[in-house]
Amino acid sequence: MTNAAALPFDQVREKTMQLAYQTPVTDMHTHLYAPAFDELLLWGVDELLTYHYLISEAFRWSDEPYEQFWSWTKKEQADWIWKKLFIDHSPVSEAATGFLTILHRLGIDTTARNLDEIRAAFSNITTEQQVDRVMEVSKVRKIVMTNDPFDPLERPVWDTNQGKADQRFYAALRVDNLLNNWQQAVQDLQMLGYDVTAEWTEKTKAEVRRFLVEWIEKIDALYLAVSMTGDFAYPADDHRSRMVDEVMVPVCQQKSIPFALMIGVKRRVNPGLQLAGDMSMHSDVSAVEALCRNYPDQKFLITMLARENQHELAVLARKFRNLMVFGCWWFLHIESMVEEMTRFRMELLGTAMIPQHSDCRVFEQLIYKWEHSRTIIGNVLADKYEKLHRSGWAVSEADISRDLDDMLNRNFWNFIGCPEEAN
Ligand code: FIX
Ligand code: ZN
Repeated sequence: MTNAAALPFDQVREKTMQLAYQTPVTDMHTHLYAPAFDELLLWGVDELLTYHYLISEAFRWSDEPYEQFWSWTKKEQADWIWKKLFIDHSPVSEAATGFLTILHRLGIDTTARNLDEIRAAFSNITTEQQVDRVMEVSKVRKIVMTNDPFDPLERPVWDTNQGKADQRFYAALRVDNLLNNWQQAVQDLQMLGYDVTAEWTEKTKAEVRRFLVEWIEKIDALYLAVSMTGDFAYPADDHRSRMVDEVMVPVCQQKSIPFALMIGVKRRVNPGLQLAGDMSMHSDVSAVEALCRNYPDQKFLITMLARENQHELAVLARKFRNLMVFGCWWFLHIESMVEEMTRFRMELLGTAMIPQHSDCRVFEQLIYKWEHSRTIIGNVLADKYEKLHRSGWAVSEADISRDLDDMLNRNFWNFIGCPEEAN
């Protein structure tokens, strides 16, 4: 029997690329917010240019004291970064190129290299209009936020029930301080009325569990999320292991949600750079191995920051079906690394992975981060289809659509147990 829908070899790449650019995306980890969160939703030229990725790149060209930079207005900071990275030098880095991809896709002419003209092209647009436009251009259909009940700007939005108004946005409950800064977390929890003490008592554990359950329900959190330093060890005789075993995993199991761990950051190696001063750090994949083995019924969404950890992590995902690898995080979100990681993940795992998330902080970044990633994912997939074709297995358009939908959308929803949301 022949497959009537099979594409001829010479159409495979073109069709794959066409579908790679069109398939609606679920962006499963971002720092973006729905419009109801008001000033937390960052967008526009000055926010884009002061993205922390670009701040650290601009300082490579200057002896300017860090305090001086932080004392400027956002517009002054943006002017300075524009000059350093776009006027005095060619903007060839991923983040700098990304800014130009955004402008290009929004139809903004940059030939004059005039920042005020570019700013003018963003005037007279409302936040809501820009959100709609960017989601249309980037074809990102669903966005998962990063939500912190301790943030004084964010909490009132949830308290007044506006956080769920826009159905394109979903919540993820961030739990960093509970794991990584317990002293601060105790103060924060007490401030919200939870009866906790620094000492690890039964009462404290019960109260932290109560806090998590209440906030998961309040914001409809899809998963718990944390960024871990590269020295994360599990199991260990320490606060983190106790918190994971006695609070986080039991709560995730009670609420049937995954636990997302982003492992391998080293915070503030250069404090003067603030958010731009974080570094990447090699981690021990055996911590993830132990979690997956100890809790076979608990789902773990895992990304790691060091390039050196990626292959081992992908191999580990072959061993544990409760482990989903996701994204090319932060310093790995550059063309060469996305290409390398996507290729060996596909070779080790097929399409059973989530190849990318955006980690956007500024709304228009969805345009460049997804366009650049779609190009690579599409090309890697096309290479594999061409190879299949040479082995006598010709794919159809429906096969390609299904595979891309799996990787860019459906795998996430299936893994977290909400398959209906993928449609
Ligand atoms: O911890 C995280 O979620 C990181 O993604 C951020 O802290 C980091 O600053 C970032 O924006 C990376 O892309
Ligand atoms: Zn992030």
